[in-house]
Amino acid sequence: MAQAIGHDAPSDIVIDRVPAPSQAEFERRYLHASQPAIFTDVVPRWKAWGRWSRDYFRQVWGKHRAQVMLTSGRNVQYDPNRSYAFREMPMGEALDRLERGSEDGAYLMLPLERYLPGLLDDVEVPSYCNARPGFRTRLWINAADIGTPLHRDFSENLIAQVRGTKQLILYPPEAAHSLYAFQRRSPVPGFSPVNAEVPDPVRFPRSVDARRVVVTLHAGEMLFLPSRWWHQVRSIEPSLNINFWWAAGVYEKIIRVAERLGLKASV
Ligand SMILES: O=C(O)CCC(=O)C(=O)O
Repeated sequence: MAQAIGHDAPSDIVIDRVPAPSQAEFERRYLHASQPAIFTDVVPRWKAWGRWSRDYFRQVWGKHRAQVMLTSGRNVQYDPNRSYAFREMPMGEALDRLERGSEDGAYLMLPLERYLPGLLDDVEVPSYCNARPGFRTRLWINAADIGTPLHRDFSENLIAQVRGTKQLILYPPEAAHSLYAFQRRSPVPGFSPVNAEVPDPVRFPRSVDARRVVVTLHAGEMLFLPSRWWHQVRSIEPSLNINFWWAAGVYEKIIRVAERLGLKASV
């Protein structure tokens, strides 16, 4: 099992760990307040709970195409000039690579609508995001101790952990300046050059004291990660999760206008 980040300073950012609230309560306490929270009783109700495992994906979906990011050592390969290196390969081959754990290992990251639409039958898409503008979903399967770099998304996000444990280092949206966010015109505008696991006081002094919270997401839990919250993620155990993105607030308005104009927009 990989080491969780120890000794993080106590944070004033409190993350509720609660059963999923009603739609109105979710909007009031979390969505409109841009407040992350963990919901504890959603994933255990799904067919996926108890069904999804690496063996299941190998046996049932092994011949289907999968999209992977390549890994290198303990991290996903990522070049700030070009973002991630994606490849396509059969799911069985991707899982073999993931298990070999060598250089050019695989971190599966599949847009379900494009690759495995049938898989959505195994989950109940939460009402908070179901059929909302900009709805998209991804399946993530990765080995223990693999990390993805610090970045933010404009979509709202629900991250549902079906197997294993992930650790997320979260910074609120206003941390962009402290995190030396890449400029809008860069190839990776939503990313930060800071490594949140070991903030570098020489290269990125503002990052050292940036307000943040470290969250451990266990199998069976679902994290609401509001739009524009910065996150750097590491799997503590072999991990299998699904996430749902959708647009709310100003991004929802942008998508609705784009739809009226016949344009395809996503955030
Ligand atoms: O789980 C990960 O490694 C990254 C997840 C992520 O970036 C996301 O859900 O937006």
